[in-house]
Formats: sequence, structure tokens, C-alpha cells
Amino acid sequence: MFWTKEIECAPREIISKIQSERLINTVNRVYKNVPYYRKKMDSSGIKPSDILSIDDISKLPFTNKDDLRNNYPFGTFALPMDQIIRVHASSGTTGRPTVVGYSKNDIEMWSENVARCLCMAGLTQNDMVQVAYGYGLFTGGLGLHYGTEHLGATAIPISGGNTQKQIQLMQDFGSTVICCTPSYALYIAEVLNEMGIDPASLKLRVGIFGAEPWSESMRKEIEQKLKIKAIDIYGLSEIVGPGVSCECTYQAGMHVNEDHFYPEIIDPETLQPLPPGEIGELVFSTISKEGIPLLRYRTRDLTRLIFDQCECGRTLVRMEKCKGRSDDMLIIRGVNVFPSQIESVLLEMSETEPHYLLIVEREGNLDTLKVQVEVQEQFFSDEIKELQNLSKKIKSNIESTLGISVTVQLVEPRTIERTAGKAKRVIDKRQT
Ligand code: DLL
Repeated sequence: MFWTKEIECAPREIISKIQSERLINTVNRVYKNVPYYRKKMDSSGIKPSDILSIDDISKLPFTNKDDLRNNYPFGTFALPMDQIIRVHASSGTTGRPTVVGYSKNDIEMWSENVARCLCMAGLTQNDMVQVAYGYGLFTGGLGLHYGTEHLGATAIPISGGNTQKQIQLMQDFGSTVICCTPSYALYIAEVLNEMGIDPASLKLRVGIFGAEPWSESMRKEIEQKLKIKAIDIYGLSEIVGPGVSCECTYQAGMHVNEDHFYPEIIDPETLQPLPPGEIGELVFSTISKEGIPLLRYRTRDLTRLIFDQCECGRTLVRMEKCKGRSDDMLIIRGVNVFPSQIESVLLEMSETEPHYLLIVEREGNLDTLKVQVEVQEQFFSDEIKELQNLSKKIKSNIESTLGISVTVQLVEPRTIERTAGKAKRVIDKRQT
């Protein structure tokens, strides 16, 4: 099923032509209307007339989160405020939030892209879509809500939290789709289990999960526990919110809506573009946005692009599941560690629950990594020896994946905090 087949299955030349036209237009517009861009381009010696096609994009300077923060709140907007009909903001962990503004056309374009994503994921207007992402400054709730309506499906705007109510509506309304973070999906599964409800008795068939990294093992776990197909959706508020890319039903990478959001992969150290297929930092340029167009925005997300045609017939470039963010990467005794690597090990083991926390500390000059993980009820034993053996097994599995030593702390089920939004997996006490 296609929403805009002529674009989604277009030959590369057609996509490149659209991208070139839109990029040239965007560069001219921001140069004229946004002092920040004019200054930045002038100081890099680039004029709008230097950009003749999408291939010239690498001549443009990068934009960072700090550039948005330094121009807080509306300094990078390209339209006067009377043409901005909505703002969203992303809080991040430090500093001022980054604020984004949408024109009427931007909201239309965003809804269109989310509808395209939902259609890729196999949704139709017959679906009842429970939107359990937070509504508010966060883009998840309203983004999925508008996309669902644009598709013509039924939106259930329940927002995040209140898990028993989520389940009640699933039963009473017959929700066929749930949209939330993957970690919250696991929590819903847990509460279903506690309430003695068989997921197979629900009409739920698809989950639209994103807003945080999640591994293939976590996908398996969610699919088994909720008896649904778990689809990965990606986006960030600075670019538009959810709907920048999404998996189709083949679940083989997320198709980027590249007629609106142009992806590049760069080496985060040298900032040079990497050859096709290599893993690096994802950079996006918005080429159709009006309110706050962003050129070469550094996402910090690490992934690779897949240019082959997908089995579904789409030619839109795919991005692999995010490996993590470069700023989430832990450097422990000089070794690069991604939380996703540990997640995969834990989720492959049948004795543990998919709830964990990584605690990094410094003792003397030595970094230490403690992995706290919940043990499944039936494996939680009074026998110290049994628990010790389990702990040893987890430790050795993680150590052989990471190549560094870790300590493992087994905790009882339901002791690690659950959230309705993005899960917090790491506490790094070294900075404080
Ligand atoms: O998380 C937008 C969103 C909402 C996407 C709902 C998908 C579903 P921000 O709060 O600005 O926006 O956070 C953006 O979240 O740079 C990634 O690091 C991470 N992220 C988003 N989607 C995924 C995903 C929303 N599917 C940041 N896989 C991004 C991995 C993701 N990480």
C-alpha cells in the first residue's frame, strides 16, 4: 500500500531533481530571511548562487543544537510570527530547550509525511489508533495524531501514562494500533499480564514505536508479548517531529521521506561525508519547511543509509535502526560502549526482564560500569547460589560482547522505574 507511490517508488533522478529544486529554494529563502544563516554562509564564503544542485549540499555549513539554543526562542525562524501557527520544543537534558515553529503549510506537510509513514506500516482508514505518546511541547502526541487523522483512521488521543486506562480503552474501543515509546509498550505488556488479560484477546495488531533507540531483540520481545507487529518510526523535533522516516511492513530499515528531509552520513570527527553504506552521524536538511528550515542539522544519531530498492517496491533511501546517539556513547576505560549493545545481550537471555539501568562511576582513576537488571519472577530465587550463577552468566555474556569488565546487580521484578515517555537507561556519575 502506498500513500504517494509516484514519490515513494520514483527513480533516483526524479528524487534528485525534486531535492535540487527544493534545496536551492530553501537556501535562497534562509539567506534572505534569517540573519543567522546569512552570517554563517557569509563567514564560510558561500553564496546561494553556489548551490546549483543537491550535490552541492556539502558546501554548506552545519547547524547544531547549540545554534538553535543561542538564538532562543525564535531567532532562527524564517517567517514572521503572524505566519507561525504552532510551536513545539524539545527539552534535552541540559540548557535551554530548542524551539521549532510551524507555518500552516508545515503542519500540512508534517501530517502528510506521518500519514505516509502510517500507510507504509500497513495502516488504513479502518484502524483505531491509540496515540499514547505525550501531547504537548513534545512532538510525539500531536505528530501521530495529525498523521492519523490525515490518513483517515480514527485517532484516540489518550496521551502517555495511566496504563490501566490505556488497557481499558484497548478493550472497549478495540484499538488496532498503539503508538508510544518501545519502553512504554513493554510496560503496557507487563500491566496486561498483571491484570490477567491475554493480549491475543485484544484487537491490537500494530505498534508504531520510536522516540528512543531500541534493539532488534527488544522488537522481538514486544512482538511476542503484545502479539503485534512492531514498527520503528524516527524523527526529531528540530526537523519536524515523528515522520522523518519509518519502516514498511518488511521491517528492513526506515524509509526516509527524502523529498522533504535530505539525509547525509558524516564522520563525526572529521565532519566529512562518508561513502554510501558506512555507519556515521546522520545529518538532515529540511528542503520544504517554511517556519524553521534547517540546513545540515547534526542529529548526533548514528546509523547507515541503505540505497537498494526495498522488497516493498519503495526506492526511498532507508536508514538502519539507530545504533544510539554519539552523545549517549559511553567511553569506559577507553572502550566505546553503546547501551544498545548491553540491551541486546540482556534481551537474548530468558532469565531477565527487559528493564535495566547502567550506572557509570569513577573509582580513583578507573571507570566502572554496573549493570542493574531485573530478574524474571520465576528465576528470582532464595538460593543465593542460583542467583550468583545467573549473575556470573550475565556478566560473562556482557563482557564477551563489550570487551571490558562489568559488575552485575540483579534486582527484583518491577524495581527499575517505568516511564510513559523516553526511558532513562544510563546514570553517569562521572561528570558530577
Ligand atoms: O522523539 C520525535 C518522535 C516522536 C519520534 C515519536 C518518533 C516517535 P525529540 O524529542 O526531539 O523528537 O527526540 C529526537 O530521539 O535525535 C533520536 O536520538 C531519538 N529517536 C527518535 N526516534 C527514534 C527511533 C522525537 N525510532 C531524538 N530510534 C532523535 C532511535 C530515536 N532513536
